Amino acid sequence: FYKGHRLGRKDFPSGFQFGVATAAYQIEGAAFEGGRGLSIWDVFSHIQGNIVDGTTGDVACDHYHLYKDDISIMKKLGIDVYRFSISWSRIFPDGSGQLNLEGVSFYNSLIDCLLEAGIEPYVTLYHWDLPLWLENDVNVKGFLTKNIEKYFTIYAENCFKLFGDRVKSWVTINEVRTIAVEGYGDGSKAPGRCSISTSGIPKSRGDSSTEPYIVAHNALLAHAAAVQVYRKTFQAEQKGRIGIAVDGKWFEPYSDTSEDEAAAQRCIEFEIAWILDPLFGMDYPASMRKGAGDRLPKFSEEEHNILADSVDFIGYNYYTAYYAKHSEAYIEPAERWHLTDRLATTETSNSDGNLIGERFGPPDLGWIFNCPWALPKVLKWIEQRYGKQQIAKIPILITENGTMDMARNLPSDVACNDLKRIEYLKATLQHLAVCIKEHEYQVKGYFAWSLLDNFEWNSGLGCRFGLYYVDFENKQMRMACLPDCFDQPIMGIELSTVVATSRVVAGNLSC
Ligand code: PNW
Repeated sequence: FYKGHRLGRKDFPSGFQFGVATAAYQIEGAAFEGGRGLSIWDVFSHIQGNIVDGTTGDVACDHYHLYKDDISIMKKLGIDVYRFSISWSRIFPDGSGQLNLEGVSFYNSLIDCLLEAGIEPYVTLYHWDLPLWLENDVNVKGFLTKNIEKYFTIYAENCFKLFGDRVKSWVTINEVRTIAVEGYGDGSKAPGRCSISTSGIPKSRGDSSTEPYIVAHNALLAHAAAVQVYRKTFQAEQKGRIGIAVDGKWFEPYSDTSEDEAAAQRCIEFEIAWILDPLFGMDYPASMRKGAGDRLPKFSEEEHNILADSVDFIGYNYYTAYYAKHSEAYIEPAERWHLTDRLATTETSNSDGNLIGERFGPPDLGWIFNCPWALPKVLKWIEQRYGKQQIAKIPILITENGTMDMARNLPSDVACNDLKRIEYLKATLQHLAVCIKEHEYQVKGYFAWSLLDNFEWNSGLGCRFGLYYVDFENKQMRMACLPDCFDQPIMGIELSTVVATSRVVAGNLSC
């Protein structure tokens, strides 16, 4: 199957949707325009030392102004669906409760234009850009208190009301785990809280042994509350569906000892099951109760019940796998809580010295390894943990998948040089196609991360994930890089056939 096979839409079930994904702060730019209020990322990215190359999302891809160009290139790609996020602080710039109509009209135009292009919008309500006024409000403190639930619900309700006549697929929160661990554990992402500064980066003081658990708990409750509002007030009429997007790496045991096998299971639980167990009506994993003890919040019966029935689908962002090695050492400092509590270390090579997969990016920054074989393992693990029947009712979408290239800094390097990245996308899609066919997994769609090179959070603008190259030095010009390659026989396979077959590339948009 793998060798020489021209993968195409025919290899996926009918109705399977292909798309690309982005997030507001990573692409929009126009940070100080259109009545937008500041978010925690505006502050974080402007603090020296937080972003490796000193860039910010102030302009990013300037998608706020260039969104029509972007819809044209999406049309060229022939995608069915586009996943983007709404910038909360463009809708509610301050604590006054007043809607920013300029922000509303931007998203109205974007949505209308997408629909006109025949592309279905998948909207993420929260992709990490918390309005600064909510971070600074002492009664809210971002996700550190339960009060976030009330504000998130108001924001979500307004989005359903404003856009739900046209948006039929909603993702509440992107990657609760990453928000918790990287925003409050190691502090590498906004709001950059952690116990001790390891890297000389100025961080705001937090308690990394407790905050990630509290934040994830409150984010889950905020998710569930927003879903309740959708179900109660909007779903019957708007006929849409609502879910969440989770991440989490796959872990292979470092060696074949039972200790390392158990360590790998624990790591998967600490990443994937942490968020999914409560959504499938379970408590947090027992390994987490044991590891984190009293620091892990408890669900009241009501909270448990609300969460248990709070997704119409699961979005899973798949990137990479690692090895897990049993370790009982207390890992200093306390911000390494997630390693200490799970009694395991994360390794890139196993006891035989084999790398988990080919590495992308330089050793200090590249965290993605080419492990397409692990995606079927995750899907199988999910089916086994939550049961075939449950999973049959709650379809899965791969809401992100992709990898970076940190070398492509000159436009002249671009043209079709990126065989390794193409290989990664190709291999992941092949594994996905095969496992859906063989195991009848209910996977309904796949979104490549990302449409454009964009602001890759703490890795900045130099870390490129785009199907399209963006020249950040030259008016954010978009250039075909991977898509051009798709028409060549070598990898004409996947994306050209998969993505572009069933749709005619259209001319100009009239919207
Ligand atoms: C995703 N992990 O984050 C985000 O949703 C995107 O905004 C981001 O650009 C993309 O990945 C690429 O980095 C992740 O540890 C962060 O497995 C961490 C993990 C996965 C995804």
